[in-house]
Amino acid sequence: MPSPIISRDPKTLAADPSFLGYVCQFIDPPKSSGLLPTPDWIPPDGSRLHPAFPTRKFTTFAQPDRTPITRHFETVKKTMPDGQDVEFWGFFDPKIPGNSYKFPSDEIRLVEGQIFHGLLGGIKKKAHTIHWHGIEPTSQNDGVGKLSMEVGGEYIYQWLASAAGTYFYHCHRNTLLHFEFGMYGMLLIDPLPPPRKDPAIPFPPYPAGGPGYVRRANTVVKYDKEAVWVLDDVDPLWHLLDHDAAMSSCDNLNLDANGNPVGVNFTSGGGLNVFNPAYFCISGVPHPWTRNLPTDPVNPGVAVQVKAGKTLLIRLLCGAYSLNKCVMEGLNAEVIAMDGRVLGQPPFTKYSRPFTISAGVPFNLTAARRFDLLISPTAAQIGTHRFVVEFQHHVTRQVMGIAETFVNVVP
Ligand SMILES: [Cu+2]
Repeated sequence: MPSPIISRDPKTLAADPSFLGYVCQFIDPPKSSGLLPTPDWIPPDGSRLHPAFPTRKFTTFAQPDRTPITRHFETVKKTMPDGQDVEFWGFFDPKIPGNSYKFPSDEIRLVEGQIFHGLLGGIKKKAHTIHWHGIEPTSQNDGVGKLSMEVGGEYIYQWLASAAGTYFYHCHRNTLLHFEFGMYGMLLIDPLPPPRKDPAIPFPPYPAGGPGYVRRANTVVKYDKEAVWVLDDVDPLWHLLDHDAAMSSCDNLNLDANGNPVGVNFTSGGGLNVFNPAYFCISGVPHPWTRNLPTDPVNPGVAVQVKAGKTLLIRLLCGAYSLNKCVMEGLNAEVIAMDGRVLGQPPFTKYSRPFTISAGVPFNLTAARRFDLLISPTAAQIGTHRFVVEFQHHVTRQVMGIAETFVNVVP
């Protein structure tokens, strides 16, 4: 029997007795309250709610009260395979004892239907934001610099995790540069398990690396192993630039041909049009260390091991500025979601459905694209299968470098 359809519409979700999440209603605090005018602002004590829109109390599945996620800003120097040190910037969870920023930023994992509270803080100078790429919050909570506030102190972003899928978060101030510096991390939203779930799989959010459940068309399917691979190219010269280098400024003085303000003005001298990456990474690991297993004692890599007969979910994100030509050798991969959206999910079955990329057939990803791939290797496929990415110049298509890793199918 197929699993029930779980709608993404918050109103339907709230009415569905099988849905265990809580749904936020938008409220608008009165201007006289002195509160931030965010339409979806939720008072910490649950008071001051608009009487017409009673907001159910936020909760998580594991804890009786809301659990805000905190991200602080930090910089780190990372030694690359050629011995050069490169500075990276990013976010980390300061609530984990002894934790610090490692490129890329700490993963965030939620459950479909949860209300998310993300506190951005620890910014000592200048400003940053967090944009929740693929999520659809109000403008105030979208973290896009210039369109909403840039955070110099502290801000709590709030939104509803309405659709399970693969997303990422990143700074959106002087975006091109700050993203290159490493100011991004994965943002994963898990679906609830099917009614008859495998008792061996914990309740969501599922553990990083698997096992868990993922949406596939109209159902929720199990995976045994999970790999999250973020493709990224690093130009070390960009990592010597200043916070505001080449940043456009607001400009209401210069007018365009129609007499409207041009809005942006590249005042800092020089743009970020020259990009010559020297390092090619998967999930922060530069090639060739990418080839190693994560358990490698010297240079942990991103290769993944899966048993024949089991299912591997690969969440692939292009965090690069070059065009990424990807090839999975020896294994077919079914694309079940793109850009955080499930393929073939009603009522959109007319427009999309999961499809298979045959072993060895290349596919291209460009900046910010995400593919969720399901791979089910058979006993006949026991062995080592190469996954290789060519980083092609965004204009000339010249291959600037590669990153390579493996799927090891074991008995
Ligand atoms: Cu930033």
